[in-house]
Amino acid sequence: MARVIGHIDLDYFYAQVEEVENPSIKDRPVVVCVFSGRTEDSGVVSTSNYKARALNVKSGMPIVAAKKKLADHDPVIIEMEHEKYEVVSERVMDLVSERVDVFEKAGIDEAFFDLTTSAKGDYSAAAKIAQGIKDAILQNEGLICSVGLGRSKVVAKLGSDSAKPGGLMTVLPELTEAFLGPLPVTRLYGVGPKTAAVLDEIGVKTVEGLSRTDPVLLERRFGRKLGSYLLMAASGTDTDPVLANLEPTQFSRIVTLRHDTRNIRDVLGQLAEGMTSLQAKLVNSGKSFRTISAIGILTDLSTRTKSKTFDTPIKDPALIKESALALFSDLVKSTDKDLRRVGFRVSELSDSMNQRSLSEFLQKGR
Ligand code: DCP
Ligand code: CA
Ligand code: CA
Repeated sequence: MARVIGHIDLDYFYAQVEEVENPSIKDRPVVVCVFSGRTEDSGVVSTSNYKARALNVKSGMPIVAAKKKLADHDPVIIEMEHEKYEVVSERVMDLVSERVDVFEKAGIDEAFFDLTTSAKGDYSAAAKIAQGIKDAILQNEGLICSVGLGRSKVVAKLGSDSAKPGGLMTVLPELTEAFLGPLPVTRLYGVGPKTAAVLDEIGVKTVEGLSRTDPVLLERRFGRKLGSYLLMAASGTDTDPVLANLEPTQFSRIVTLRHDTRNIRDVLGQLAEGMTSLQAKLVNSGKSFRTISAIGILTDLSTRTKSKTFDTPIKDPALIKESALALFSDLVKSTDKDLRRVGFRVSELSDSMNQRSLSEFLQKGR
C-alpha cells in the first residue's frame, strides 16, 4: 500500500490567534513582538500577519525596524503571550490527532501524521480526511492552516509550505519528482544555513540538482548520514516514519461549563472530576511537574491563563487542587467577563527521579 504522510502548519500562527481574539484588527498589519524590556521598543518580531509581511516585516527583525516599515499603515503591535498560544495549540493538536492514524507533534503550530491505513493508500480519500481536519480547525478555533500530503515527511512538509496560506496540496507519488525538482534546495527539511552554504559551494541550487549530485561527493562533504539523507530527501524517498509522541510534556483537562459563570466555587466544582483524573494520570505516569496553570476561555472566546512555577519538580498530586483556588481567583480577577470553558494543566514534566533530584540525592548521601 502507498504510504500517505501529511504535514499541517497553522498560518501566521501567533498573529492569527490575536486576530481571532480581536477580529477588529484583521484589516491592519498585526505584529506580535517579544519585548526584551531594556528600552521601550527593544526586542524582536516573533511573527506578523500577511498584511505586515507584504510591507516587508519579518520574524526576528528588531521591533524598531518593523515599526519604521509600518509607520504609515496603522499597525497593531502586540506583546507575545506564549501561554495563550500553547492553549490554542493544544486544542488544535487534539482536533488533528483524533482524525489520523499516527500523530507526531513537530512544533507549537505543526505536526506530521500518517493516513496510510485509514485512506487505504488512496490519495483522494486522504485528501478528504485532510479537508475534514482543516474544516474542524476552522469551525472550532476560527484558524486557517496549510496541509501537505505526500509519500514522505519531506514531501508532505514541502507540500504544506507550497499550500500557504490556507491550502491543501496533494503530491501524488508519481508526481513527486516533478514537484520537488524545481524547488530551491534551501526549502528541504533539514537543510539549514550551514548545509545550504556547502551545497551552494558545490553548485547545487535546486532539489533536482541535488538529486543528480554524485553520492560520493555528498558523502565526502556531509558525511555518510547527512549525505544519504540529502539524496533521499531530494527524490522524496526518505523513509522516516511518523512517530507517535511517546513522552508527554504536559497533561491537561478542559471542560465546557454548564453555564457561563465567574463563580469560583462553581468552576472548581465542575472541574473536580477533570482534576482527579489529571492527578491519577500524573501518579500513573510517574511524572513530576514544575508548572501548573489555570486556563479560562471567556465568553468572547479569548483565553486567560494564570500559572505558577515551583523551584523544584513537584510529585504530590494534591498540590493540583490546592493551587486551583488561588490560580482561578487570580484569573477571574483579571477580567470582568464570564468563563465559558475552564481547564487545568501541569507542564514541564520530568520523570520523578530526574537528573536534578538524582544529583541532590547523591549530594545528600555524601
Ligand atoms: N516564531 C517566533 N520566532 C521566529 C519564528 C517563529 O517566535 N523566528 C513563532 C511565531 C510563529 C510560530 O512560532 O507564529 C510558528 O512559526 P512558523 O515558522 O510556522 O511561522 P508562522 O506560523 O508565524 O507563519 P507561516 O504562515 O509562515 O507558517
Ligand atoms: Ca506556521
Ligand atoms: Ca511552523
